[in-house]
Amino acid sequence: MHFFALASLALASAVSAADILVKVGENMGVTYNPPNVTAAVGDNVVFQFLSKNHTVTQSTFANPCVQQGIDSDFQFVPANATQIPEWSFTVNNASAPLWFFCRQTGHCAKGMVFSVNAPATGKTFDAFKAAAIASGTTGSAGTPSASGTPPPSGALATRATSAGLLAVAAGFIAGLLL
Ligand SMILES: *[C@@H]1O[C@H](CO)[C@@H](O)[C@H](O)[C@H]1NC(C)=O
Ligand SMILES: *[C@@H]1O[C@H](CO)[C@@H](O)[C@H](O)[C@H]1NC(C)=O
Ligand SMILES: *[C@@H]1O[C@H](CO)[C@@H](O)[C@H](O)[C@H]1NC(C)=O
Ligand SMILES: *[C@@H]1O[C@H](CO)[C@@H](O)[C@H](O)[C@H]1NC(C)=O
Ligand SMILES: [Cu+2]
Repeated sequence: MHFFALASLALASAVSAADILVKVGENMGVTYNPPNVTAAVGDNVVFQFLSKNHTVTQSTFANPCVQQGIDSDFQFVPANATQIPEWSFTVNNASAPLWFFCRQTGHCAKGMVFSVNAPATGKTFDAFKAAAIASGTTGSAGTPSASGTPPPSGALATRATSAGLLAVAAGFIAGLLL
């Protein structure tokens, strides 16, 4: 099942750079899987929303649950959905770590956070996640900054088309959600 979904994705995004797939809400979880990735310049980080009503929202290491930067907006996935909402961005500076959280109420404090190119020491993904959980400030901490505020670093080349729908046969979705 995963093979077919990935094949569809490859067809949908005809670009030469690598696509790094991240599943949001897999198995009904309050999770990104994987929660941290390593990306090269030009790689697209592609999020597939598989359940519930999550976001991918940029923040900073210092304030894990406060939006600063780009945002997928809420992607609601009905039960037994036959389409997968998809959102992505392109990394253009592999030296600049990128930090994200879900701004659905309570999810950041549950550790629903994500990073790109987090360092192995110091400001690690684990430290970021621990700070998110410790903040305990939940959804209200996700109050958006003024719209159009640029990301804190120049590491994002594009904000990909929001909520592009990847049409997939219902059977594939069923396989993904099981
Ligand atoms: C993700 O974070 C864990 C824990 O800090 C680390 O062991 C792992 O290497 C990281 N993975 C990537 C792809 O950065
Ligand atoms: C998704 O969550 C947001 C924030 O809680 C809420 O405003 C929105 O109504 C939800 N969408 C649906 C379709 O339930
Ligand atoms: C989703 O599918 C399952 C299994 O077929 C079914 O039991 C459930 O009622 C469906 N839910 C909705 C909201 O259609
Ligand atoms: C890439 O990010 C690093 C670390 O934040 C920064 O020092 C450097 O200036 C950035 N390079 C470009 C071309 O923006
Ligand atoms: Cu969430």
